[in-house]
Amino acid sequence: MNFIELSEHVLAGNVSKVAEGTKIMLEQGVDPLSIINEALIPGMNTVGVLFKKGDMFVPEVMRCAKAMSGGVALIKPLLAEIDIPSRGTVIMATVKGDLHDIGKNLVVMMLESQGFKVVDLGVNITPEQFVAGVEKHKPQVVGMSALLTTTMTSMSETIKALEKANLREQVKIMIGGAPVTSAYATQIGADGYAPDAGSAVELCGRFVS
Ligand code: B12
Repeated sequence: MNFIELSEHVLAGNVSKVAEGTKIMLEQGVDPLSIINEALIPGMNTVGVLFKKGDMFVPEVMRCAKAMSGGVALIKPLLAEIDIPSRGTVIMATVKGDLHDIGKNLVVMMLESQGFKVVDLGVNITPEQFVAGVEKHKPQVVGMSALLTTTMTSMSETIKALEKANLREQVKIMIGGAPVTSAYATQIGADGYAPDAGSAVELCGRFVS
């Protein structure tokens, strides 16, 4: 088993082969973090590209994501052992009224695999719940996801609620989701927008550096 073979199993959405391949590579003594960075993420990045081009569809994307997270789950306990210093805490959630979570979950997974501690509040999260989450977990970054044009407005409401609670200055806010744009981020006073999970990790990296 090598990086390319394992990444091809992710691309094929083969849950059992990814788990098996990850185990084999760990047994071979391959560095756990490089299994994520050189095989699992590149596989998932290709999935993102194919999905964007319309050459792959949602059920397949979900299967690939499941396969990838199976591999990540095997590696995670080992990373805890290595005790990589956390790059920072990120709160992630899908905003009020919105139940779409596939993209958010991908962002969560990528952030975790790149050393961030992520508190995933889930879906349909109200501005008040975001405020409570920030008070409790004291994150450096808050990430909001929305897939509906009708729920994008909850992002702005959430930012206002954080301002009202005097928490806005303590966090960087990033937003994402299919209908969201960089212009919208500027309009509502968010700190940044990222179009995909890989860029979300880069953005977070810039926020905490
Ligand atoms: C799957 C899906 C569903 C599933 C959701 C399952 C789930 N657990 O998520 C189900 C069937 C439940 C569903 C329901 C509905 N859906 Co729907 N759904 C989709 C679909 C086909 C795919 C979304 C998806 O998962 N994409 C794959 C992921 C990987 O991509 P992504 O979410 O964009 O995420 C990436 C980036 O945006 C970014 N990102 C995402 N979040 C964040 C957050 C941050 C902070 C950052 C930095 C980046 C980031 O990174 C991700 C990874 O690269 C889209 C169509 C589409 N092409 O988008 C419609 C779509 C979003 N749905 C739509 C609609 C209308 C609905 C319903 C209202 C339908 C209905 N009448 O009931 C309901 C609403 C339910 C609700 N209240 O939320 C419309 C929205 C139209 C609009 N502009 O508002 C779409 C666009 C379909 C369409 N063309 O009409 N849906």
